[in-house]
Amino acid sequence: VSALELYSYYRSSSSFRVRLALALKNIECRYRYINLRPGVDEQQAEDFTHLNPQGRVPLLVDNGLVLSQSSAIIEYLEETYPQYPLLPVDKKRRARVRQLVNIIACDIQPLNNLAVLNYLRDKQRADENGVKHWYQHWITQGFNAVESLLQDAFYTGEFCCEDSPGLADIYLVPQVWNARRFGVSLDGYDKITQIDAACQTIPAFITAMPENQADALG
Ligand SMILES: N[C@@H](CCC(=O)N[C@@H](CS)C(=O)NCC(=O)O)C(=O)O
Repeated sequence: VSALELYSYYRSSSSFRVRLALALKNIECRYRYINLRPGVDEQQAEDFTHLNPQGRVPLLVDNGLVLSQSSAIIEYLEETYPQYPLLPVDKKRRARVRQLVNIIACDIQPLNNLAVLNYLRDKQRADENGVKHWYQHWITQGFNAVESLLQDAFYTGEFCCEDSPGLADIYLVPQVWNARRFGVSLDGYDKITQIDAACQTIPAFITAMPENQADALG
C-alpha cells in the first residue's frame, strides 16, 4: 500500500504535471484536494500552510517527507520510482528536454500564476482585459521559443523527445491546457498542437486531465 499523498487542484497546471508523472510511472497515490477557487482559497488555510508555508499546490507527502515545487517532486519520483524513466538516456537529449521544461516552468507559468494575476488586479489596478493580455503575452512569448525548438527533427518525434511521452510533454500539455482555458490562439504552433493531440490519446494523460479529477467542479 502506497503512503504517497498528493495535494492537488484540478485546474492547477503544476499539480497536473505531478499527476502526469504519477500516472506515467503507474504510482499509487492518495489525492487530497485544495480548492484554489477565489473566495474559497483553501491554499491559505492554516491547516495547509503549516504543511506548505508557500501556500501553493502541488504538495507531496511521503512518509515524513513534505515536498512542494512540482519539479522537485517529479525529480524525487524519478529517483524513487525508476520504472518508466521520464528523461532520455542521451545527454544532449536530456539537456534539450530540460531546456523545454525550464521555458515553461521558469519563464511562462510563474508569470501567470493566480497570485500574480491577483496582484495585477489588486495592486496594479489592471482590468480583466489587461490581465488577459498579460496572460496571453507570456504564453505566446514562451510558446514561440518552444515551437521553434520542437521544429528540430533531431530531438522531436511524435512527442517532445522522440516517440514516447516524457518530462517535456509533462510540462507542455498542462501549459497548452491553460492556453486554451484563457483563449490563447494556438494557430501556427503546429508541433505543439500535434504533440498535445498525441498525448491526449495516452491513458496516463487522460487519467491526469483536469476534467477527470474528483475535485473538478463541472
Ligand atoms: N513553481 C511551483 C508553482 C506552484 C504554483 O504556482 N501553484 C499554483 C497553482 S498552479 C498555486 O497553488 N497557486 C495558489 C495561489 O497563487 O494562491 C511549482 O512548480 O510547483
